[in-house]
Amino acid sequence: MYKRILTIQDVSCVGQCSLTAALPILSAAGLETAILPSAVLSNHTGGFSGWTFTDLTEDMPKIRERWELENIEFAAVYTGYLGSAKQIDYVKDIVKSRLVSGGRFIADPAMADNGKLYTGFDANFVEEMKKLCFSADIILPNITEAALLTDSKYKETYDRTYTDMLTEKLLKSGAKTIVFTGISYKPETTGVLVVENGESKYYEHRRIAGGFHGTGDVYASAFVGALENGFPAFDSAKIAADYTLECIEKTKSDDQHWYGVKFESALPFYIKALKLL
Ligand code: PXL
Repeated sequence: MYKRILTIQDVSCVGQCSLTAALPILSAAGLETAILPSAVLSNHTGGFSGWTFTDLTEDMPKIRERWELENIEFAAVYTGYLGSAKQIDYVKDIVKSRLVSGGRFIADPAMADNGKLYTGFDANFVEEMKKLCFSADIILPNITEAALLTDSKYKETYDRTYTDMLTEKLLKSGAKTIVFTGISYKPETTGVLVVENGESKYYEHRRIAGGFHGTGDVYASAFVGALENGFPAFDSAKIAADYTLECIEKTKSDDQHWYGVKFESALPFYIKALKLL
């Protein structure tokens, strides 16, 4: 079935993250991908000395109204980095009005990493993001985001007790399926923890040293692409993890390429994993 989905996140003109990663990855997954840019930045905010930022919050309700008049609907909605706290209400309106009945709403909180909020976000943004995430069918937080969404203390090293506590709090607040990314119980490995229908499953894989910008967005996009191709959540989480590792493999030896991963060269690997080739 040919599906049209919508992704809402920023355009970082340079930086291989958010929409410039989501659109090609979702297209490679065979999905017609409509976009709604939340903001336009000259480049992402991780590691550059500055950036331009054009907030597109006030475009959102106007675009929704147009889509309503044209009867344009989406089989799934996937949100990432958003431009303002106010925007989150507009995003909720779009999901409510334009997502087909039975379609999934997937939210990547995309607001923090390594114990810190991204530049430009504050406590009010976190409160709004809670509302969005707890209304979603699937969320993809990293440990930092899960801690923020549950008002828990962030821990750099942790065990199962800590992730169980985060899981319990997220479920209590209304989270449905949770895909925790970057969960590492020992130094040599990392992985994803998928909580669905009261069951937790962990996919552990090797850890490649170093931090790589944009891998959260590459991961979430690849996950959504697999999910909307009919793979179950845990299988989609595995496909996305293997693809993200492949992207890092293709990038790690190039020290000039610090701002993103070379996800384009690993797309054939992803398409094969989806059994589209
Ligand atoms: O990759 C997440 C992301 C998306 N968009 C913008 C960012 C970041 C992370 O820093 O700055 C603009």
